Amino acid sequence: MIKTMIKAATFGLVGVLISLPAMAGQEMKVGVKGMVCSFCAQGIEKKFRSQDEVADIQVSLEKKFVMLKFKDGKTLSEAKITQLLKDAGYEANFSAGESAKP
Ligand SMILES: [Cu+2]
Repeated sequence: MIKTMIKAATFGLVGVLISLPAMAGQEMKVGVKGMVCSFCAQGIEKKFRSQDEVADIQVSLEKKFVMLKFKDGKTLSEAKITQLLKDAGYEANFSAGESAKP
């Protein structure tokens, strides 16, 4: 039984769906397409700060990404982040963090 649960937890998707206490203060880097000026950056920052789950956000206009820091045990799903950015007129790019090619 426990073995099965551990096995299940090793699957990335399951880990993302369950908010474990170990994920406290988690950070997430998300690329933002369409962010071109400081007004964009400010608007995006305001949008994410208004979310309950977000503890802090840093926006890099130059590198076109946001660094989200979540409150203890909380997180935003990629779908939710995509929707928030879409509402604001931008496009989320989740592959930007891992494959940061020059
Ligand atoms: Cu702008």
